[in-house]
Amino acid sequence: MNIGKLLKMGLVWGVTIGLVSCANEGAGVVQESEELGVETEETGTFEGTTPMEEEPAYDYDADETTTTVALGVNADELYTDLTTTELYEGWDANDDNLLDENEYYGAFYDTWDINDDNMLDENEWNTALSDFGFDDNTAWGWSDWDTNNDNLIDENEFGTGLGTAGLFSDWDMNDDNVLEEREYTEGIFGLWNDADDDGILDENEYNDLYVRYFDMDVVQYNPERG
Ligand SMILES: [Ca+2]
Ligand SMILES: [Ca+2]
Ligand SMILES: [Ca+2]
Ligand SMILES: [Ca+2]
Repeated sequence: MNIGKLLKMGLVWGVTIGLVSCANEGAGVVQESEELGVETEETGTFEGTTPMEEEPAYDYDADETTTTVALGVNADELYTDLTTTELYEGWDANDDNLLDENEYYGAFYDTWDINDDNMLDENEWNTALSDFGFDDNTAWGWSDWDTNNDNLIDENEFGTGLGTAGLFSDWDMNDDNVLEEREYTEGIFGLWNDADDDGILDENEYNDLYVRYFDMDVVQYNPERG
């Protein structure tokens, strides 16, 4: 055996030892971090558990539910439709783009006055109580609100009754004592939605209510709603 061959063997041996010690070193690091309970990226990836935890298996059943159930419209739709009209601007008597409590009474009265004769008759009243979910509410008694007993509820009588009912503060979500158009919309829509038999206003139910209380012309702007 010559020197050259011995040196060569020594080099191979040395490299082999080096690799083994490197491997041991690496394994030692992993083991150490596991013992310390430190979840390193290296061990997480190695174990193959972290990606599983972050991305749970796709739930096909849940996806199917959300796409097959007929979802109703939401308050955005009413807001969008209402903003295409001049109704809110008309209710906002002092043009500050907000409804104070008196403007709100007028707005709600105008909303319920289906035939726009500036009077609430008992038929309009009963229709609205049903649509807005007050028909079983003893605080909404026709004869209690019609304080002068002329079988009509005028705007003053309505304002007095509405003040007692306390809706304004419920609708004023940000408690600044005025209603933005959005708050008025949410208030109306929330009552419609709660009053609906199944709690979901579909397009047809929504259209019926919209046409009854607001403007038929606006619905015709949206051909997909017929
Ligand atoms: Ca105003
Ligand atoms: Ca009327
Ligand atoms: Ca009256
Ligand atoms: Ca407000």
